Amino acid sequence: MSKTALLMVDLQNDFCNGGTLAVENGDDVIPLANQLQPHFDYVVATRDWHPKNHISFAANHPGHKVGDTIFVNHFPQTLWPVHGVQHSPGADMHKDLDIAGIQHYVFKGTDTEIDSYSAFYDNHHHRSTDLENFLEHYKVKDIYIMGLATDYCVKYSCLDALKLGFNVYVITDACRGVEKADVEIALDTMQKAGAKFIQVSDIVNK
Ligand code: VGL
Ligand code: ZN
Repeated sequence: MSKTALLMVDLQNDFCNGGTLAVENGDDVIPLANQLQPHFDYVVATRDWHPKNHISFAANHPGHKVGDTIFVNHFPQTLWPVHGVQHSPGADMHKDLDIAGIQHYVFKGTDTEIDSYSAFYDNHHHRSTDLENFLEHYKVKDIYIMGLATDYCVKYSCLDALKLGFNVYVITDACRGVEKADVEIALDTMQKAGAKFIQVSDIVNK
């Protein structure tokens, strides 16, 4: 029998209300994550886990500001506020998130020189995290994705999961994004790539 996994994307303080890269109403999804967890065989949480001198921080590129896109090592890189710094409070999981049921954490963005939006690979597809191995080992075929941010880490995790052959469900009302217009594009892109959209109520009322 194949198994199901809930992939909770970046439910960390820095992406929630009051965080350095706060996604609007990011906190809303924390209670939803808690309601969802008992309905899956496995619960996996991703964590943005950047070194202080990470390439994605505007502060590390004098003369540039947050929101700029620059080329680094021939790749475009969007510049963000300092966020998700390893061992900092901002990189902790949100205090109201139930963490007891998390079987596996995926740490991403750990390489100083390369950003990583997807839970599976860095943005250059040079290195994979251990997520694919974890899911294969536990015979997971169906991945349910929720979290932050719809237009970045949720989107790229979803697209990679589809490419790897998983059945992917995006729990759309349990995601929040950075830019409204980009969220629309992200949803459209995920759907066209084969993701199925569902709601929290489809799962918790079953
Ligand atoms: C994210 C921008 C930079 C995300 C992470 O979690 O979606 N976005 N780092
Ligand atoms: Zn990041």
